[in-house]
Amino acid sequence: MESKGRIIKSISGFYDVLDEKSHELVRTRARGNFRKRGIKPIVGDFAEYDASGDLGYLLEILPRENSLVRPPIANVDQAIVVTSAVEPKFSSNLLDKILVNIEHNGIKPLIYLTKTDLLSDDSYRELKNTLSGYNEAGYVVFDEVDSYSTSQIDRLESHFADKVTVFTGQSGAGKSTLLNHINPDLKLATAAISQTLNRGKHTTRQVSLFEIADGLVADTPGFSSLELIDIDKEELPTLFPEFVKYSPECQFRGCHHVNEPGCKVKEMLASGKIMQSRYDNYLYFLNEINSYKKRY
Ligand SMILES: Nc1nc2c(ncn2[C@@H]2O[C@H](COP(=O)(O)OP(=O)(O)O)[C@@H](O)[C@H]2O)c(=O)[nH]1
Ligand SMILES: [Mg+2]
Ligand SMILES: [Zn+2]
Repeated sequence: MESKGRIIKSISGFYDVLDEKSHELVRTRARGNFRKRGIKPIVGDFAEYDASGDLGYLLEILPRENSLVRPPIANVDQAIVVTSAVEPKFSSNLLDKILVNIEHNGIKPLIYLTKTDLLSDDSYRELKNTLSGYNEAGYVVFDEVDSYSTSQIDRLESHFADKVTVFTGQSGAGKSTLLNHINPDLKLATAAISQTLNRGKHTTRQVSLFEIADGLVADTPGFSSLELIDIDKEELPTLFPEFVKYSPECQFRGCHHVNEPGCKVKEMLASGKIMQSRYDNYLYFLNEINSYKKRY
């Protein structure tokens, strides 16, 4: 009997599939010819499977809408970019780099600020002001003074229904802490930054999808640095939503918003409608992409 479902967990050759119709969890193995066909099922995959025996068999993996590599996970709808105010310190350059990478994968990023309790009132106000710029650029932002308030967690959960959401961001930003606030039963391990570096080396990077608020949610180990390796300079301006909004009004089609005359993006920058830091980071990334080209 052929059924359809979604892989939500993978452990040593077994794949747990959440059945589309019955909503039951079925343990399966991959069909023998998968290896020969170069198919490696990953968490998030939609699969056709046979559940007639004691153990199910994956028959086919359906085409992926997108997939992430570290950790391997497919068909992701949105990413909660967990961003700490301090430890590690907020960096608009890193945040923009994360956002660009997520947009490149066709995933919707949402920004979630943590560790606001470690900030002075003035620094918090300044950071909140910065983040309101991101909100105007088109991003959903969570930046309450109490990072894990019930009201803010409720608002976050209201975005989960019928979607696959991954928690991403720098190691130590508070991803697992946030997920534990959402559902204390998860009991995810959390660790101070000094410990996360060691932890990464010794643990296998497993990823599972949890059912939360009518959606599927995954924690990820995060990263300590990030490159823009797959992005070219034609694509880069399309990964800044506020540039995309104004670029139809640029004088030239395919405007890079650098030195072209009649550039609406630069006009909006001058009038303060586009954040200077976002534009500066854009130029910085453009430079970085050009330098990759020289290297390879
Ligand atoms: N002061 C403070 N510490 C936090 C906050 N959120 C997380 N932490 C701490 O930061 C460290 C890293 O958190 P963790 O959730 O493991 O980060 P992850 O690597 O992103 O999953 C842990 O020691 C947490 O207790 C916060 O809002 N305020
Ligand atoms: Mg974690
Ligand atoms: Zn332009």
